Amino acid sequence: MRNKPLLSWVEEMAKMCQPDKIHWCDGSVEEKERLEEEAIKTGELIRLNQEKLPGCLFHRTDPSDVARTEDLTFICTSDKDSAGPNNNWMSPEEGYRKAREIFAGSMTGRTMYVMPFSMGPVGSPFAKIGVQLTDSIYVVLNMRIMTRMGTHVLDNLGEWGEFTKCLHGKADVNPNRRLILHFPEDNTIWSVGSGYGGNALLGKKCLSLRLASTIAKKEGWLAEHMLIMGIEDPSGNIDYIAAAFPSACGKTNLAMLIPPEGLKKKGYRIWTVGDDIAWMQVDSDGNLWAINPEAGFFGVAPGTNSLTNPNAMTAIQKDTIYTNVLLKPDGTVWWEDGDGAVPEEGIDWLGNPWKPGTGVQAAHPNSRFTAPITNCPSISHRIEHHHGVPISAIVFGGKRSHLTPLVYEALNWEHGVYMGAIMASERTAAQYGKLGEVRRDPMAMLPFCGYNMADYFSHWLDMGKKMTNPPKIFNVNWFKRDDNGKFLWPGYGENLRVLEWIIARCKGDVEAKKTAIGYLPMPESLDLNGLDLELEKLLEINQQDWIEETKAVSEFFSTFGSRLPQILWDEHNALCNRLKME
Ligand code: GTP
Ligand code: SPV
Ligand code: MN
Repeated sequence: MRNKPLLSWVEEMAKMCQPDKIHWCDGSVEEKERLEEEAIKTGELIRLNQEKLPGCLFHRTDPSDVARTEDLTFICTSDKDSAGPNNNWMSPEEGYRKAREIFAGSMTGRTMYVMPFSMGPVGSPFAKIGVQLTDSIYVVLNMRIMTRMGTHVLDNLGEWGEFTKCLHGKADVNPNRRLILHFPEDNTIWSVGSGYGGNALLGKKCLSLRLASTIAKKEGWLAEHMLIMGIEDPSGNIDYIAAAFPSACGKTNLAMLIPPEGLKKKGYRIWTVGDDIAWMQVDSDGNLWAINPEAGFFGVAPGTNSLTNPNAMTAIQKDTIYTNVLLKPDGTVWWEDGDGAVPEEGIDWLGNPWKPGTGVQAAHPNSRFTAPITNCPSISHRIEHHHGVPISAIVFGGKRSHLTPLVYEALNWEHGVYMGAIMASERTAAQYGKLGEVRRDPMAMLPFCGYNMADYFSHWLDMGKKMTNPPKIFNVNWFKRDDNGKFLWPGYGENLRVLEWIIARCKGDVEAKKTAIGYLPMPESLDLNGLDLELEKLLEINQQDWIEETKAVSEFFSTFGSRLPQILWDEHNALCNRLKME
């Protein structure tokens, strides 16, 4: 290893954290097995039933450390405005000082692992290299699944190659001494006091979204909280779409859906490229191309079963790490709305004996599985392709019990950017906060845009101008409910019916109805064969509710002051006028 800046940085960090040992990860299977043994000995990990779940492990995080902590997540830039009202801000000096106090000596008695990793296929023009230091074996084993990690990345980095400096330490896993800090000016991330998912796997939200979005703005590309999937039609043609839904709103499920019976007969197949993050650039053909920078899934366990997501169920049968689910006496796992009968007993996510019917949750609502994407039966053959896949449609969506219809289409790119900017969703368990509360979450990026979102909207508008053939933009809502609180739409595999319409619109194959909010499907152009549902309610636009919504949007837009692009206000006023005319 000859990268001098890397060597001196590791040395400097070790001086601060004072680990007993430093281990450079090579990414090999032997190394993985050694680390597993070690973590099993200390109780950090439990080996699951190797006959039923070969290669699978189980982990419980601290009960105070089960989701991303957005209130402890900061962007540390010299100028506060560049972080925007969408981010918590600290000056870099303050950030380093506060975190240094927690990091100092925190690795005494522990090993510091050095993990070179690549987001994106190693050597791809899209790819970015990071090096994460951590004192958690659980984190090493997760990063090993979620990224391309090991010596080959160091080789690719070379002597003077640039990398993101990612420092992570659990310290004493105390929420009062927890900070997730981003220093975009230094290409640096410091995360301390958490061992959970998006707080601790620094290649994921911290590098691939918060830092990458900042770089993408400068370099003219997009880093987005989006799934990427291919939809192969009966003639064998594959159209790719990228879809942004907020955390725990259905990306993983849509990315690997299995066509429902009726549509399967037509010959559709789905190919999974990614379930959480998309990096997209305009290529020389004037189209938008996307890669998934990750190599695994860090997916929500509850609700995942062989009916809702058979591909995920197959993917997590081997070499998977389960976090905060129920441990069964036979060394397998379970969660609410999982496969099989409700177990008669087990150990819950808190480590306590559990029995059904006591009202206690078996698995935490944000319990997760970490599985390699190569385990997924629907994996796309272009997953390692250096230029990714061409995107035909961009889809926005969220959880809205009321208001937004099943699907609608933007009038043009600018209007589509507006549609993304006014997205809102009911809060889920993926982050701390009040469940169910509607919050504005533009492009599903509110917690992940590493700079002022007003500038992010301008960047989206600029991107439209760079493409000769920009993707069409849509909005979907699988979560609309009737007056009794029941979902109006069956969701999951049936969502393909909506994707079929979206692709048909991209190709110009079907007419649509122009409304105040955008284009809606003609009822007869959606294939609803075999479904019994209230389509009028699903496609309804309640004028009064929409007028109320525009007021909330005005308030939200105003938080950005004069930095918000005028085009978004123009789109907003145009929508208000169209609504009044209806
Ligand atoms: P992150 O990993 O947090 O970014 O989440 P995600 O967007 O990948 O969400 P995921 O696909 O894991 O779904 C979250 C929850 O929504 C799970 O409990 C699913 O069962 C449920 N869900 C997903 N798709 C649908 C759907 O079409 N309809 C309904 N009703 N529920 C769904
Ligand atoms: C999300 O919360 O959007 C996730 C899980 O995908 S985490 O990695 O914890 O951010
Ligand atoms: Mn996510």
